[in-house]
Amino acid sequence: MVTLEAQCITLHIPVQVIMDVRLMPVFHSSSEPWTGRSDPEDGPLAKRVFEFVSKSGSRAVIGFASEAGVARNKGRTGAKEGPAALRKSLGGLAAPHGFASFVDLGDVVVDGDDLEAGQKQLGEHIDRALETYDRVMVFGGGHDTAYGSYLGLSTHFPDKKIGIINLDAHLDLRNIGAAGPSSGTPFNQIRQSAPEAFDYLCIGVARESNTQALLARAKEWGVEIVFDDALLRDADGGREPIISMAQRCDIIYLTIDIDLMPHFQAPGVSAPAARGVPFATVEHLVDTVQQACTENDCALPLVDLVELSPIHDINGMTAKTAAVLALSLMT
Ligand SMILES: [Mn+2]
Repeated sequence: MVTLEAQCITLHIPVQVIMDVRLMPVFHSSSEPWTGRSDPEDGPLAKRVFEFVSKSGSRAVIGFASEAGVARNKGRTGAKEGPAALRKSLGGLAAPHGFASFVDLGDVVVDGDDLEAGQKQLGEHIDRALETYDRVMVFGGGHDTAYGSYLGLSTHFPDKKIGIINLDAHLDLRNIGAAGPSSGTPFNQIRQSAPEAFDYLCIGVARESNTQALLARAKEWGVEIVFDDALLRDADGGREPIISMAQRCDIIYLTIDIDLMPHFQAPGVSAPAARGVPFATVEHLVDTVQQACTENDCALPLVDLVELSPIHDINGMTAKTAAVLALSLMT
């Protein structure tokens, strides 16, 4: 009799050290080893994603283990465990045809409320990682991840025109309140850093989850919005604005808040959606972004997957949903 445990193997590959001593982080830690089942009796094609973690590759993963921004945004916490849950789920997926090795850069860990320092470190790691990798995948963390991500991207590409595509039920354009920056403020902060350069498309927005103040701010700032109900009527409703952004920008920064999906598809998030955009439509949006970038010579070097909150998940389904999206963006 073979136990399940006997079928599982663990890879102990040290995380790549991407920082020099000057950047030696207070927060950085190695991630847990990647594991999954092994089916050697099925031959060399029976591989799963965890077997592709390597010291080299064109793709990299970095975690932002933080729920400080969610706590400041008065949300339910748990997102700090998001990167570990996402790795675990991703590692067990069957590797598709042509899947290549990738590098795990470990986690930037925010203990307590020290969000700003964590975002700064995340930005430094991403800036450095973009020297080596064609695409960096960031596993959050609350959506405050996005401010750190953008810091890294804009530092690395100071002269490029960056368009932001956010797949999200929320605009995340809140003004900074007494608690400071949060998971509700990242795109407001990004705009503040360079108002003229701000080019933001938010897809999947739920009217009931965004106040009139936020919708008015979006309008004032020229933010393009595709509402969730529009995508329910037409799953291709994001195509036109996505292509238009890819045509006018050098780089697209894609950030995916998995809370845009319905509560039954993504229960394990900080703020579940009542209506939500179906998973298949989100997959289609992701494909559309990748295709639009390829066809318009626009780079897609940085992608976030944020707001996974494993403590609220059911049977790991939210983690698996996020992992399938991650896999499509790493293939
Ligand atoms: Mn969000």
